[in-house]
Amino acid sequence: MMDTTADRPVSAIDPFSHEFLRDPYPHHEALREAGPVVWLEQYGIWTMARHQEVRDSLIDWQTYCSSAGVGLSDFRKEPPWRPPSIILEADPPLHTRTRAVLTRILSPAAIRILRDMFEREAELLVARLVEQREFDGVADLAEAYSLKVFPDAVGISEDGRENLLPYGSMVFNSFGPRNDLFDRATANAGPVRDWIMSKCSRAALAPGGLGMQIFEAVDSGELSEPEAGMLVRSFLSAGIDTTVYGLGNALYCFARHPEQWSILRENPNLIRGAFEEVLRFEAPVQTFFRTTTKTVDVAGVRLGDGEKVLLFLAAANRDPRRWDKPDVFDVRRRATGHMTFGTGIHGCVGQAVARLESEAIFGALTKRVASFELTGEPTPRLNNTLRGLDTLPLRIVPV
Ligand code: OVV
Repeated sequence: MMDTTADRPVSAIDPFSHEFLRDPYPHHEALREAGPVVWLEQYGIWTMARHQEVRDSLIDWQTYCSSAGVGLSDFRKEPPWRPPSIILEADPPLHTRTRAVLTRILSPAAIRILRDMFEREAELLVARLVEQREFDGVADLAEAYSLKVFPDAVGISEDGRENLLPYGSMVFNSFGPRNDLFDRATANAGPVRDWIMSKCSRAALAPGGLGMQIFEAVDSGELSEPEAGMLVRSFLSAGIDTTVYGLGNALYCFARHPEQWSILRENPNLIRGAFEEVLRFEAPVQTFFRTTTKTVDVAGVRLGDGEKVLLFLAAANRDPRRWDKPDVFDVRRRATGHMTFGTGIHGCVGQAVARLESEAIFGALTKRVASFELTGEPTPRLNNTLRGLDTLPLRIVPV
């Protein structure tokens, strides 16, 4: 499958085909082994799948920009499907200003205030699921929890929250090509988008919530009123599907590796590190793109100006150049340094919220669940960016 033409490694792999998305790992390996940077001839783009190159590119925002979009589509050549995000799809200096506001609102001190509520909701949900014994790990746990605590923290109403997952699906599928996954996700775009936008105004947000805190940055002169609405949209775009897929993948890892669950139960201080290992091993966010701002040399290969680069976060996470036994799920491993939250100026601004959700849920589960049994075959939920499950049928063996 690999060959080399004009001094560049080339691959015919389609990273957005169902076949690839169902089991990406052999393809990740092929892309890592093809070279430090590989030309994907089907799309006319570059890709990087090794840890070193992915990390270096994420850090070098001057060469690898975000303002042309962080999906396959180049905003300089085709109009974006929605107004660009003023944090994700922006470069300094605009990015610096919007990022500063979200960094403050999602600071460790701010997250500490959320902990009691997140833990209380986790205990309530887990008590109900233990009682129930059999449940779906995606719908009844990952989705139920993420759709409760984060929107509550942002301060949006309970009604209409069923729009959040279809919107997230649209956002994350849209980073890929206009394939069948994109078409299916955007089929009912209008009403879902309208509902989301209706929740992004000052009037729709509860006082004291994370959303209203964005609007307080308007009052202090840091943002305009429309910019505040756009940053609330970023919360609602990035804050739910990511954690649904992450919590679902974590449950799946523990169900498949009961000995790792036992280790966690005996050492609850490992819960935090175990979630990092889940993020490394089954990355809920697999990829993001950048666009070159100049010609650049990568390990002897010349990339042109204005070219799209697909950064394989999930492949970097299993690069044997960086990790010992990368294909082994090991909760004792030092997994920090994985690329699932990215790194550099665009590194996930909400990562403390994601970690808090996982600590609350797995803190509650380790106290009450001796083991998980799969009662059926889990099914994948294919997405152009995210990796996770559609269904995860489980039975709890209580403590
Ligand atoms: C990290 C991320 C993913 C999706 C959307 C956004 C951010 C946004 O800012 O809208």
